[in-house]
Amino acid sequence: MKLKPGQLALFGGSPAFAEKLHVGKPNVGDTGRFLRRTKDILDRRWFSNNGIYVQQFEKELCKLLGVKNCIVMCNATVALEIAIRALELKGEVIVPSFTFVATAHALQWQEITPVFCDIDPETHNLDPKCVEKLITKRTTGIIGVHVWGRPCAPEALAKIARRHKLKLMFDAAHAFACSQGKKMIGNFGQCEVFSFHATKFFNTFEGGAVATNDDALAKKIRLMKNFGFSGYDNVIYIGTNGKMNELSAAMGLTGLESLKDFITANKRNYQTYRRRLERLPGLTLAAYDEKSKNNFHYVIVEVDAAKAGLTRDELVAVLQSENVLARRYFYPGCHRMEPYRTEFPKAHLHLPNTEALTQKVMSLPNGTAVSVAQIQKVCDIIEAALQNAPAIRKYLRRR
Ligand code: T4K
Repeated sequence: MKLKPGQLALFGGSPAFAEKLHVGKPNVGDTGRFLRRTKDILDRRWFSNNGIYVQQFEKELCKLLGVKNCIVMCNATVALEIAIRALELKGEVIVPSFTFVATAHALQWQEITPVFCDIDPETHNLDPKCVEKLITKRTTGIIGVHVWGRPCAPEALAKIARRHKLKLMFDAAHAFACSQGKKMIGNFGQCEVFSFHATKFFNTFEGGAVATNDDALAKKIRLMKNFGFSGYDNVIYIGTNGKMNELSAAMGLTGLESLKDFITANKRNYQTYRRRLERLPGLTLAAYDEKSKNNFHYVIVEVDAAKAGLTRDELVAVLQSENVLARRYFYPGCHRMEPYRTEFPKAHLHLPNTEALTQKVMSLPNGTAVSVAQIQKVCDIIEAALQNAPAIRKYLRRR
């Protein structure tokens, strides 16, 4: 049954969901298989440092991605830092501001300046034309981000990188099991970095990986993630601790066995949202290219306030009052967060598309923990909110 405007929690009705419905609820594979692996890890008393589960997980990842090397790590932020260092990036590196702050921090942490580049408003990804304009004598590389798992024009960026002799790597945190046509993400640039954080399509609790077809780079990254150790007592390189533990690898192996089910659930949910929301005024769902592989993890809605009658923030407020914890990714954009806000106070002037999108985009709950019936209810709330837009606006502005 559809929610009537008068029933909205904002106006004293009870919330549509008794429990909070989160964006980012983890996908979990077969619990029994995971627990059996956990018992084996405990019995064998080998918990970290390139154990058999990590080795097996890396092999399976290479097979799935069709890539020569996949080095798993404790999280994607450390993986980005290590990859950046292994590629010897310095000076300035061009990145989008429309990304999770870890992309920029991984550079700044190593005293490399992230130069924020604007995005294409259609794809939400780096605009190659803008990239080229930002290249200076200090530029050493480009980091593309496959936002929402949609490839960020990797071939166009590769051409620019070749022309200017720059290194090219990708933050593929969102793009596990995605492809550009027949080529899997993981095979572009010098290397690509995946996140296996709990909130991602595929998780190892915390985790990440660097995928590369460059054997020499892989060797260097392997050394760097293990303090630079080459065998016992022999340190041959500067390094840190980026290792993944065995429990995370067991979670990864278990998750890989259910990958198809995760995608099926995500796609079914995404299509349910699409059918319901695309007919509403002022709402646009980010689309996925059916000729490529997608994980359908992100249900991204752009809210055009003039047509919808509510701003994105007003709609998020309504949803949250109903216990639907929709999120404003990537609000407010890296350039408006510290230390970048202070360091580059005028950055917004050359980021008009980023500025506009950070005001319009919201992400809705998806994943195996979300049912079609719940999605119908989320859509009922959105529909009722738009029908009741003037009253909601008046109410929220008075608060
Ligand atoms: N590059 C990009 C483009 C990224 O998106 C990320 C991570 C990275 C790099 C770095 O990857 P990692 O170093 O993390 O591997 C979350 C995640 O912490 C972060 O991993 C993720 N991006 C980012 C987009 O989202 P928050 O601050 O939004 O997390 P939080 O605690 O608000 O959780 C998000 C939602 O998920 C909440 O509604 C609660 C729900 N949740 C969360 C956890 C941890 C659960 O239901 N269960 C859980 O276990 O950053």
